[in-house]
Amino acid sequence: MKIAIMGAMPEEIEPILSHLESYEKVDFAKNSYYKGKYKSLDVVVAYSKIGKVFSTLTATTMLEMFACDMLLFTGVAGAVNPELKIGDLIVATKLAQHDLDITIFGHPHGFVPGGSVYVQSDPDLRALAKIVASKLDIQLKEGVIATGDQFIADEEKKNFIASTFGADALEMEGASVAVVCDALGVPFFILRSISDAADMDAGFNFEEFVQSSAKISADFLMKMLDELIERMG
Ligand code: OS5
Repeated sequence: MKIAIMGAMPEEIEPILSHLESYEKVDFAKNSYYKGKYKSLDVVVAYSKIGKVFSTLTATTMLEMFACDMLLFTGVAGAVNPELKIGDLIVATKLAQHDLDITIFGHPHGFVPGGSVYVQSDPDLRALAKIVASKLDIQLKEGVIATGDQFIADEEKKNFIASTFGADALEMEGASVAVVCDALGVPFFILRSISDAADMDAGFNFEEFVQSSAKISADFLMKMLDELIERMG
């Protein structure tokens, strides 16, 4: 079992790398991949750079070139659901691309022929996350995550994403990673901790909380790896 662990920004994977005893850096397609071991698990860790295109490239590379057979994403997100506060954790049940729009041809937002508006994440990994959360008494919300190539800092755009996709949180990489994993038949899990509320204060809040929220998400992911190891015997 080889596990891909992905973030979009350095802040999102640095706390993961700090837990690996040793790793080897492999450069491919203008990005760096860190191959190593966490206890008994083989892992490949990388940050993709921001957005759907870079995250598609990195996810595909991790599955095809590094032969990973599971992908776990960790990072931060903007809250759409007002119940979500800075530092809260959300696991994606399903993901959609909020900026994909060929509605002029009668298709729904987020849909292109041959695809689907939503891609579902792996139910077994979500169940594992719930077990870890309950063991550690950590609050973990499940919900819809919407992805697009925009940093959202605007109530009107946020409300459109909420009403069109039923989104609870938004970010810039999850749905593209989901499309890659779904197409290649690899189970995936998308975890995010809230850094801002995608409103007019989002830029300031993001800068203030990106590091602490990224660490909250990464620390939870490490606990999931511990649980996986325990289950593998
Ligand atoms: O990866 C981008 C999406 N992330 C989730 C997120 C988000 N997405 C959309 N709207 C919001 N309101 C969101 N809140 C959280 C976070 C990230 C947003 S784009 C931040 C760009 C700031 C930055 N510029 N340079 N760096 C960071 C450093 C850097 C260096 C190398 C590679 C990547 C980043």
